[in-house]
Amino acid sequence: MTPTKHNWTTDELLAIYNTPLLELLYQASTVHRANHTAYEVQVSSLLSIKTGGCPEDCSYCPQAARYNTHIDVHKLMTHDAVMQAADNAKAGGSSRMCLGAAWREVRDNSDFERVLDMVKGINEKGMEVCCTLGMLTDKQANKLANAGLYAYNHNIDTSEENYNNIISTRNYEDRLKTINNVRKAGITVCSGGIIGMGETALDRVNMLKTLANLPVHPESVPINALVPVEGTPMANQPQVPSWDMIRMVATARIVLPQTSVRLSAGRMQLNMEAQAMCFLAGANSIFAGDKLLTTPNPEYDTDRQMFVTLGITPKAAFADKAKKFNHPIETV
Ligand code: SAM
Ligand code: DTB
Ligand code: SF4
Repeated sequence: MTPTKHNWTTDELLAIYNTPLLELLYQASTVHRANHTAYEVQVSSLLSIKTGGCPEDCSYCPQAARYNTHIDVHKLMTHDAVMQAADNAKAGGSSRMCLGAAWREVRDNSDFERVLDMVKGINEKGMEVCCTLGMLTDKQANKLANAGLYAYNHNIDTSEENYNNIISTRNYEDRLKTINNVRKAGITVCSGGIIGMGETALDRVNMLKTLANLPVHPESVPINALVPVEGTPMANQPQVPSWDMIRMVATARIVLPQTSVRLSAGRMQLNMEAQAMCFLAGANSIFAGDKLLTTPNPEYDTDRQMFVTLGITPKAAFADKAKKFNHPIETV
C-alpha cells in the first residue's frame, strides 16, 4: 500500500497533471496496482428519488428551479418504487445504490424520515447504500449512519478560487463542513467534481489538492465530465477532450492512492478505448444504468460487454468494510 500524503502543493500537482501522457499513465497504473486489485471495478446505480425544483444556482445543474430545462420534475418517490429500483440494480450487477435528491440541504421533516427508511430497506438487501441529499448537520449525518448508510456523496465540484463563478447560493466552506459531518458520523465520504466548466488546469489540480489534503482521504472521488444541458448557463460548453479525463483520473489516482476513483458523468462521450485508458489510469468505479440522475448513461448491456472486452470484473458489496473501520479519526 502507498502511504497517503496530506500536504500536497499546487506545484506538485501541476507537475503530475502535466506529465507527458504515456509516462503519467504508467505512473498512475503503477500506483493503482500497488493499492487495488487490478481489473476490478465497483459498480453503483444512481436513482433520482426527488427530481428538480432545487433552489440552488449551480450553473451546471439541470435540476436548479431557476433554469428552464426539460426534466421530469417529481417529488419524493415512494418506498416501494425505490425498493423495486434497488432490486433491478442488484440484478443488473450493482453492489451500491446511490439515492440523489435535488435538495439544497436536508430538513428534519417526514421526507427525511422516509429517506432513512429507504436506506434501511436497501441495506437489508445486502447492497451498500449511498445518498446525495445536499448539506447535512452532524445530527442528520448520525441519523443516516444509524440507518445503515455506507457512503455520502457531496462534491466540492471545482477549486475554491473558481467556486463563486459556478455557484453563488452557498460557499466552499459549507461543502467542507458537511463532508466533515459525514466523516465524524463514521460514514464513508464520496467527494469529487466536474471538469469542462471553463476552469483552468490550475483549478482542476487545486480541486484535487483540497481532497488530497483532507485529514482522511475520501473513500471515493467521482470525476465527472460536464454533461451540458440546454437551459443551464453551461449549455454551450465544448465537450471535454478524453485526454483531459485521462489526465484527471491519473492525477487523482496518484495523489489519492487508496481511494476509489469513479469515472462518473460523461461516459456517453467516451468511447471504449478512452474508458479503457481511464481504467488503466486508475479509475475503478462507475455508475451503471441507462440514466444518471436526469441525463443518459450507457446501458447495462453496453457496460457488461465493455467489462468482457476489457477483462474487468465487478467488485462485491462491502469488500472494503474492514478497511473502513481502520480510519483512526472514526475511532475518536
Ligand atoms: N443536491 C445535492 C448536491 O448538490 O449535493 C445532490 C445532487 S447533485 C445533482 C450531485 C452532483 O451531480 C453535483 O454535485 C455535481 O457534481 C453533479 N452534476 C450535476 N449536474 C451535472 C452535469 N450536468 N454534469 C456533470 N455533473 C453534474
Ligand atoms: C457524482 O459525482 N455524479 C453523479 C453522482 N455524483 C450523484 C451525478 C451526475 C449527474 C449528472 C447530471 C444528471 O444526470 O442530472
Ligand atoms: Fe440543487 Fe444539487 Fe443541482 Fe445544485 S447540484 S442545483 S444543489 S440538485
